[in-house]
Amino acid sequence: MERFGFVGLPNAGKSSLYNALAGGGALAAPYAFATKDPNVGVARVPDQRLEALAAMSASKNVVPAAVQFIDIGGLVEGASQGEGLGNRFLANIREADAVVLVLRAFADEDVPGPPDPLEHARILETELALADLETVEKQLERKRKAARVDKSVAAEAAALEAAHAELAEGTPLYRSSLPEDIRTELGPYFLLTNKPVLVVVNVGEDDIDRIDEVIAPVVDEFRVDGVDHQPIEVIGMCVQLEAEAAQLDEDGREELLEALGLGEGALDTFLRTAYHLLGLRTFFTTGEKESRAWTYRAGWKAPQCAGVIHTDFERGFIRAEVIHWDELIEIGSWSKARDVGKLRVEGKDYVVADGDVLEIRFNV
Ligand SMILES: Nc1nc2c(ncn2[C@@H]2O[C@H](COP(=O)(O)OP(=O)(O)O)[C@@H](O)[C@H]2O)c(=O)[nH]1
Ligand SMILES: [Mg+2]
Repeated sequence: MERFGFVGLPNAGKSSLYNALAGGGALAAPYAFATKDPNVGVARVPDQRLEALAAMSASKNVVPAAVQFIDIGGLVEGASQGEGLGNRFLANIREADAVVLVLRAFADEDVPGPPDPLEHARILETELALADLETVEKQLERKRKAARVDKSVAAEAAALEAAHAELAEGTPLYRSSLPEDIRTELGPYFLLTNKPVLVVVNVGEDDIDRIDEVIAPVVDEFRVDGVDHQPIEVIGMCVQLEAEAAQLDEDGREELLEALGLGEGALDTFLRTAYHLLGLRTFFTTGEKESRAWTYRAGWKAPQCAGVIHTDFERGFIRAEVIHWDELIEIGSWSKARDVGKLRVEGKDYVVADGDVLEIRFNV
């Protein structure tokens, strides 16, 4: 399962966000290092398509897609030099598939220091870039030498060279103009800033009717003008209120969010954005026993997707019966869709589309 690591200064609201997502468990407290060990939590990715399919099939069990979150301890200035939780902290980020920068824009009498998301971002990004710079410097000289005798190392050495130039300026690689192929070449180094990034601005309760206004400078700051850059998403939310709402049952939650003018709440948006950030896609299976959302990567073919369900399904893949979810809902049932000839029969080369409903035929 894909993992997101929360990175932020102490008291940014990482544990509160974690609690809101995981529905309790992590400790939220106004101490710098209340979280020493990373908590790993699982959050369901909300999906109305799955709800519709489950209702259609009257499924006994509904299993949504999920992503993992690691509540990493707070980062302090100097972490790359071993301050605070230092290296342990950085190692935890290294294991994440993507980084969520949590920035504090709320003021609280228990929390020291001014709420200054831009300054907090600067500190975080400097530490991350410095840690990467150190990693790159360690490798660069070796690879340069190796490249002189072994041409196959040349691309890697050049990539390190390019990364070094950016990091030495304090530029995280996700903001740099390094092209995709160079960033791929750097993959084996597990650099902290070579991961996809998402920004959460934790806005105070008093500011909930002007969230867009509060986050505007941050959105501006993270707008990277580059050749083939994916925009860096910035999401504003009041983590505390979202966490409180998350404690309630569904009706209570909707009522509270409604009363606050927060619509469906920011957590759902956050989860969907995070999911898509990693190029994750969903296909479905549906039946009386269970309706389920399965995660795959954009571009995967039917056998690979079948392998997500069970390795035997991939090994013994014969064919898949496929229909897009909305068409199936319109027809009303799987058997009816078959009767009217709307189930397509697809082979090994079929590239699965987001929202497809599959039934796999296999033989082992
Ligand atoms: N007023 C207010 N306080 C918050 C908000 N989010 C977190 N806090 C408080 O700030 C403190 C630190 O939050 P926590 O989630 O533990 O931060 P962490 O250090 O980043 O994990 C706790 O006392 C929280 O209750 C918020 O949106 N508004
Ligand atoms: Mg914490």
